[in-house]
Amino acid sequence: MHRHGLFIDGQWRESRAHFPSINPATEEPFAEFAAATAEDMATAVTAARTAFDTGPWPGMPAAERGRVLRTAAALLKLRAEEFAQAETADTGKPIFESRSIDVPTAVDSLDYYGCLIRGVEGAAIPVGDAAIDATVREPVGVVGAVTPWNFPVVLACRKLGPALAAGNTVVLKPASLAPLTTVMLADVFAEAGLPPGALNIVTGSGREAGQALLDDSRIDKLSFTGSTAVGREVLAASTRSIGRCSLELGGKSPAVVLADADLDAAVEGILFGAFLNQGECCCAATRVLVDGRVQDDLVARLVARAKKIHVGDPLDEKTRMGPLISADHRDAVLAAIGEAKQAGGRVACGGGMPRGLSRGYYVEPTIFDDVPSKSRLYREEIFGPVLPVTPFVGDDALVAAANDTPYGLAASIWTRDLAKGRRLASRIRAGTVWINIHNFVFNNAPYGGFKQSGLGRECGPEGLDAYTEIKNIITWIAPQPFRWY
Ligand code: TAP
Repeated sequence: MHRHGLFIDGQWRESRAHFPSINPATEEPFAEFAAATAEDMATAVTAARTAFDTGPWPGMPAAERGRVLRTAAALLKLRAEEFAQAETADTGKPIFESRSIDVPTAVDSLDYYGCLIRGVEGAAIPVGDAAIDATVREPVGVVGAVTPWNFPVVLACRKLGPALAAGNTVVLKPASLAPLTTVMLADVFAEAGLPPGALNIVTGSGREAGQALLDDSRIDKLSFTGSTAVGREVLAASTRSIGRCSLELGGKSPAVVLADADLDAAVEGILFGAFLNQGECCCAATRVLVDGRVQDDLVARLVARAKKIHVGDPLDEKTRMGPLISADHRDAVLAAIGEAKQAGGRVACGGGMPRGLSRGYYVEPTIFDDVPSKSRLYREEIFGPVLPVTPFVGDDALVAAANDTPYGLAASIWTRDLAKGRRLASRIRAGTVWINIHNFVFNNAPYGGFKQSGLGRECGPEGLDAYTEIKNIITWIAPQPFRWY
């Protein structure tokens, strides 16, 4: 079993303890990772601090940094199959998804920021004839980044792309349940020419290594993707030093189906929205809010298609749903299903573990035809392949239900009336509103949450701004205007 070390200051280092990563399809450990201590984390922060304060990376011309990012993208693309296999082994997601979504999206994210950084301009601000006032964008400094397990390589690259392109240095801690592809990125960046210390990858528990990163006052910015509960800790830590902070957190995103929707399209789009990556997706469609007049028709069609989803070995190219990330997580998802059943929810399909799969943390694609609005399934992020459908009467009731959540990550609206779709989109409090599609995220467009789904945006030019400070340089070109004293 391969044992991976800590990547600090351009070198691989040993650690005292290790932890295994379990393949969720086989339930077997397949690799070991260094369990960093708080001391190891401090060493990584020192490396990143030194690389920022005295190293070449922040002062390198943007075009040069962009070239390194684009080379990293090209190298990642060359190793695409290896990364796809690793992502599937570590997370259980179907190889079809790793190949067609995860790895290409990660490559594109690095390439996009490698290109975008050359176009970052300041502004010349007219302040009269006596001065030239110009703004420039500079890196924030040392970034402490923490990522979750559901889209490891994509979410790592969505932080590393803009952070490194802007000239920051980074310490990145991946999730312990799926650290492999993030650790593999270290060699990609080193080969692309990133100087030592600019990127440090430190595996270890959130409780020890993650907390040490949050508590280190030498960090200028924390960038976190994960649960809202841990996001609160990250925000609290950043306030102690008035550090910069970006948060990409949880969601409970509705798919709002109007009576005039094209139901065939809605069914395909909602199933993709709900069950991509086994439903372990922050912006997943986790509540269908449907006009009661079409509920029966919609549910019948959703169920007919959901029953055909190929659940099984994620390495099989035909598989469209693999196992959940861990036994604990599968049990939590099954418990939420059980509670909803007990509370009177009607299961339209699924609801348990699939028959015939003796190994792996599988849960059937599950649809509830109505669940009580007080149930955890309706209110909370379950992060599994479970979709409750709830009827409402009238557009106002649908919008109110869509907004009746502390989250505000995303929503979709399904209608043939695009003007009406746009009107309703403006009434839904969420960072992304899709009309007649769900779960499509573009690297060149901003993504992030309203309300308790986050703070700031990733992707697009906004994702780069988040890793910069604006400096205003005022050059006086006239004689001193007065003698004040
Ligand atoms: P979390 O349990 O919040 O873990 C995320 C990361 O935080 C992991 O690396 C974890 O380390 C670390 N961590 C835990 N406690 C910490 C602490 N006290 N200090 C510092 N780091 C700590 O989330 P998860 O279960 O991995 O991921 C699922 C969640 O992520 C869902 O809520 C999902 O919606 C959200 N998510 C959001 C987005 C966007 S873009 N909004 C994208 C993907 C996922 P360990 O793994 O070692 O515990």
